[in-house]
Amino acid sequence: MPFMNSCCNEDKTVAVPLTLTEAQVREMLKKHDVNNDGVLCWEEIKAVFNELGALFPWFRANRGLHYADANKDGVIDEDEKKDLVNYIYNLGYKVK
Ligand SMILES: [Ca+2]
Ligand SMILES: [Ca+2]
Repeated sequence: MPFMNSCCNEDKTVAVPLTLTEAQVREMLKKHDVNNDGVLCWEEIKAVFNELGALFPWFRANRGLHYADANKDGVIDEDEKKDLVNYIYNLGYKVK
């Protein structure tokens, strides 16, 4: 009886949703700076994760702040934004 390894011959051409690019994450952060003060507070970061479809946006906002807020003032300024972008980018959210 010949060995049938059919499981490895399946057609793998299913369309994979695109992962957000860093530029898109950056755009999104800009858009969610709703009071336009140039920094992102916890509420604004939470709104970003909300839009990304995170299960627990408040949790992700906590983590993101903790990760990127180097001077611990509770907001993400221009210098810290690249770390937040990194954090979000590495989570690998998909474009909707
Ligand atoms: Ca703001
Ligand atoms: Ca800060």
